[in-house]
Amino acid sequence: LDNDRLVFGVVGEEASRFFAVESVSGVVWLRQPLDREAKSEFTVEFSVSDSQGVIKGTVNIQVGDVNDNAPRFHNQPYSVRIAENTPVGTPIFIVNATDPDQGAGGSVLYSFQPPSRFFAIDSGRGIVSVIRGLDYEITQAYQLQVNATVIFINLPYSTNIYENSPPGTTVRMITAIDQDKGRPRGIGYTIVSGNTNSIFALDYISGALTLNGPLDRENPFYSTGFILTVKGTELNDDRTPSNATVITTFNVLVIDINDNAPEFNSSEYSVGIPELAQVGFALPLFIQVQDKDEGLNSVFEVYLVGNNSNHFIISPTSIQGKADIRVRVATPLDFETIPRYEFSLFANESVPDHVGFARVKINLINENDNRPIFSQVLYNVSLFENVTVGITVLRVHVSRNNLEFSSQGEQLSEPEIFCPHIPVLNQGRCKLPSAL
Ligand SMILES: *[C@@H]1O[C@H](CO)[C@@H](O)[C@H](O)[C@H]1NC(C)=O
Ligand SMILES: *[C@@H]1O[C@H](CO)[C@@H](O)[C@H](O)[C@H]1NC(C)=O
Ligand SMILES: *[C@@H]1O[C@H](CO)[C@@H](O)[C@H](O)[C@H]1NC(C)=O
Ligand SMILES: *[C@@H]1O[C@H](CO)[C@@H](O)[C@H](O)[C@H]1NC(C)=O
Ligand SMILES: *[C@@H]1O[C@H](CO)[C@@H](O)[C@H](O)[C@H]1NC(C)=O
Ligand SMILES: *[C@@H]1O[C@H](CO)[C@@H](O)[C@H](O)[C@H]1NC(C)=O
Ligand SMILES: *[C@@H]1O[C@H](CO)[C@@H](O)[C@H](O)[C@H]1NC(C)=O
Ligand SMILES: *[C@@H]1O[C@H](CO)[C@@H](O)[C@H](O)[C@H]1NC(C)=O
Ligand SMILES: [Ca+2]
Ligand SMILES: [Ca+2]
Repeated sequence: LDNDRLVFGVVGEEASRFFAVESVSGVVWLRQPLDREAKSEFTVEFSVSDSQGVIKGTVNIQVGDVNDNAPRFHNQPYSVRIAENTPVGTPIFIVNATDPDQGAGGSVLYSFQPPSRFFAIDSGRGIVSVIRGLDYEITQAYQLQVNATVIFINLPYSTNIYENSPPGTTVRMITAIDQDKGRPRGIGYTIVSGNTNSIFALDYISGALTLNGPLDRENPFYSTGFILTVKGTELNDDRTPSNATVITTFNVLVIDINDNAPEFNSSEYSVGIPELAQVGFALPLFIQVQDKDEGLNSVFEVYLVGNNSNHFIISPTSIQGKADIRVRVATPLDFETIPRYEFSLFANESVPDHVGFARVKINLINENDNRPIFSQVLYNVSLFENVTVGITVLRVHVSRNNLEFSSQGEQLSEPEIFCPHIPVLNQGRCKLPSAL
């Protein structure tokens, strides 16, 4: 009878444990979570009854793998109006689906099922475009079914690898699945871009990403890591690649190992400086030191070692990475005491054997720094007023350095003899200019 109420039910003890049916609406829901590993298929008998009798029907319920969760389309239903003169190639719509297992990062592969003669869908981006002229007189509306298949799983791909990992090391398995139920096809994996110097190899069949050569974080091409673009291609039954491809990116970060010792940019630095250089004077030595490693792996201390190294001071002494080292005068210097210095410059990391070494040679340039020393502080000479011009008035005794010389010695042309109150100087003699 048409107005008779239908009552829905589920038949059987096992089926009743898992499934319930809302008696009025007939909506079936789950009573408990399903485990595909425990039971992958149920045959459930449902009943529909009215006042006249009961009809039973069986339904086959398959439990899907959790990774095979169907992608979810957003903002459905999709409906779009386009002009019939829309040029071929025009994108008209973007389909958006995400995989509930993967979140928005899941990579989804789109296709029309069955394929359309008039529209194409970009398998990776879901962009629908016109591929053939449309004619409103022939067809007013097109209905297309979009299938979305997740193929890359466990996204996003990001892996760290130590720079000393040997070639052949497996970086990561890349896994894609073809979600087409019933007829899953194989996937072929390839690296599209980002594989600098072919440092990685991707197994076409297994998806194993391995190291193909020696890594070195200190190589400027490798230090920022790699962004690989990886393509998964559904394979036809004869293993040839199909048109269905999907692309994802894979970040590989190279982790630093402390494999570099600090290095000076020369093995020897030498310079000559005037002995009168002031305390604080920065020597024109251009010393640069660097540990190419990263972070704590590039922390080191610099030491100036050698006899009288306390006459100079270096800065900075605690360094991370790279620094220019300045050497400054720390105490007044004296050519007559120490004319040259030879030091060792060490850059020591906390790791044994991670030591940089250079020699520093400093020569002092002798300067006319020793004023003549007179034997007396005051020469008090008394003269008769009738003295004749040219008379020897005084013998001055002067010493310089460790050489002693008299006023008549040969060396006197060089040192300047200072004659108080008597302005004319000649060969160390103080002479009167004219009659007093
Ligand atoms: C697709 O939809 C998801 C969920 O609404 C959103 O987060 C994502 O940005 C959308 N993607 C595009 C390309 O519109
Ligand atoms: C497309 O999706 C529909 C509905 O989910 C399904 O019946 C059909 O088998 C799918 N086709 C392919 C080729 O995956
Ligand atoms: C694959 O692409 C080629 C070239 O774009 C096209 O000729 C061919 O029909 C496509 N095959 C399928 C199955 O879509
Ligand atoms: C070392 O580095 C410093 C600073 O960059 C530079 O001035 C100097 O010329 C370098 N010395 C050598 C030997 O390259
Ligand atoms: C330091 O001086 C002593 C004695 O003057 C000498 O034997 C030694 O070789 C010097 N050391 C260095 C590193 O120059
Ligand atoms: C720095 O390293 C050198 C060479 O190994 C070593 O002789 C020296 O003692 C070290 N200096 C310090 C302060 O550790
Ligand atoms: C120099 O000698 C004279 C006589 O001997 C004396 O009167 C005078 O004070 C002396 N001058 C000085 C600066 O000592
Ligand atoms: C200068 O005068 C003194 C005393 O007045 C005298 O003894 C001396 O002989 C004189 N000398 C000359 C060169 O005239
Ligand atoms: Ca280091
Ligand atoms: Ca390193």
